[in-house]
Amino acid sequence: MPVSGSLKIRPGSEVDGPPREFALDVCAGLSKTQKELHSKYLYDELGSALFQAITHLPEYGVTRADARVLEAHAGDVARAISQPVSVIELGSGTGEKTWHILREMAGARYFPIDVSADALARCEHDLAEVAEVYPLQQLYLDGMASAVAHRRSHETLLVLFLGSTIGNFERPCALEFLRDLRRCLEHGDKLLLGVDLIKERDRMLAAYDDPTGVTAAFNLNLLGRINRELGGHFELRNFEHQARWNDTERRIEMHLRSRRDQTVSVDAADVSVSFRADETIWTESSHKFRLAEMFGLAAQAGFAVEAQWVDREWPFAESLWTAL
Ligand code: AVJ
Repeated sequence: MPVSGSLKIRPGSEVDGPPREFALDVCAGLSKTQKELHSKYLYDELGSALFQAITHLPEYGVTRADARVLEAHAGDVARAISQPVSVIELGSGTGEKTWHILREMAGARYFPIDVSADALARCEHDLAEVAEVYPLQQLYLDGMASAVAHRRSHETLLVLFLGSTIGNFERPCALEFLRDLRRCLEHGDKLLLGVDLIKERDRMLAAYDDPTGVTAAFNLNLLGRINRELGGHFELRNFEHQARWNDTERRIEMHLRSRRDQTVSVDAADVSVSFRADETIWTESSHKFRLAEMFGLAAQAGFAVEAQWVDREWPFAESLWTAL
């Protein structure tokens, strides 16, 4: 039996690529007409801690709804899958919500994949009592490849992609990603996909613009990270967090709005960027879903929807798919 943690990849720069890649992305993103920064860069250690705090906000119902549905239907999920099972989780964080699933699958192997070393360390510690844990500090598909390489014969894989993380992808990219995922799997393997559903506009907006200011801090930290890692000269107080509902794309967008005309240089990216007052940097999209659209999405990606469970308090669905 391999020692738990033996597959761990050393904490380091491979998860978001070398600083050079970050610098190039910043340079390219801030040169566009609609300036943008990729949301994956929100999650350095401070950003991950701030997201963790977001999950406790009364206005952000997503994580609690996800946990409630998982807890209520962990038994149904377990019964739908033939054992033995290895559970692979994309973007596990601390793996809190997965505890319920693993408890129903005595002795499953669990491969949490995440970019945050701190979250993975906690995950490994907290879930050791319900599974053999093999943390992978890698990008999703690299982590998938590592986990699949350890697949045993006669074993079913259950991939968890919870918390509506899929919502961060533009819709065409989400489909492409699900197809890539399908290629890592065998016929009969399962995917449990958590998606936040379209609800009243005000509830969606409040979830991404809390009065406590935690989401604002989470968003602004991206500029702080550029200052720390790339020698950026952003004056964070000259920017303001903004959340918008884009009805055409059915998504919440987070932006950072420049409060004034200003020019900011980033040493390591070798750029100097001018902002007009009110101009924004687009930092994240959180797409919202209709229950009915999951069937088409699954079919196009090579899966069939086996079951869907929805939370009553905060419309959020857990969609269980089988690889065709
Ligand atoms: C972790 C990507 C699911 O989009 O709801 C929370 C991130 N951003 N508040 C989401 C987030 C602002 C979250 N995901």
